[in-house]
Amino acid sequence: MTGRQIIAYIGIGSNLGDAAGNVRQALLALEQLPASHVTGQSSLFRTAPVDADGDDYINAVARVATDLSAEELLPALLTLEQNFGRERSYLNAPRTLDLDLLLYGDQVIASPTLTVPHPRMTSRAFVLIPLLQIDPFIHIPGQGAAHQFVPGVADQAIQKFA
Ligand code: PH2
Ligand code: MG
Ligand code: MG
Repeated sequence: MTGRQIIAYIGIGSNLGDAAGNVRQALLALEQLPASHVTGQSSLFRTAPVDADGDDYINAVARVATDLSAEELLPALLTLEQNFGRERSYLNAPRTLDLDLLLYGDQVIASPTLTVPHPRMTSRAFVLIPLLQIDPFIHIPGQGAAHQFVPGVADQAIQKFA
């Protein structure tokens, strides 16, 4: 552990198979990432699909301290999704596991493969509510306090699952 680790936040979602089991296993798998430790995790939440079909989702957010660069973390997350049998048949299709890099320190990243902060994180209760449960005062680089976006997602169904 060094003092230079970056704090990243990862959104976790599943609505295929044993969704809660998949999210719990994903939290354990994140702890196994190289040079990384899970330093916080939200409750699991049951959420209605947003711009998506299929069953309700189980969502959570993890806080990870890591020495990996964002460019190293992203493919590691995609590999984990594949390990959980993720198939990409159509946009926002039901999935066994989705791992989204929400925040990477205070960095703003706009590359062809990666956009951080995650561009839709402020409009989705299934990200905001678990994120704020871990860190109520967290700021989103370039956008201010995350809690200011909560009223805008108040119509989205989300309930604590476990
Ligand atoms: N993920 C999406 C689209 N819609 N809806 C919920 N409730 N939870 C998600 O994780 C989710 C979604 C795209 O990744
Ligand atoms: Mg996603
Ligand atoms: Mg994704």
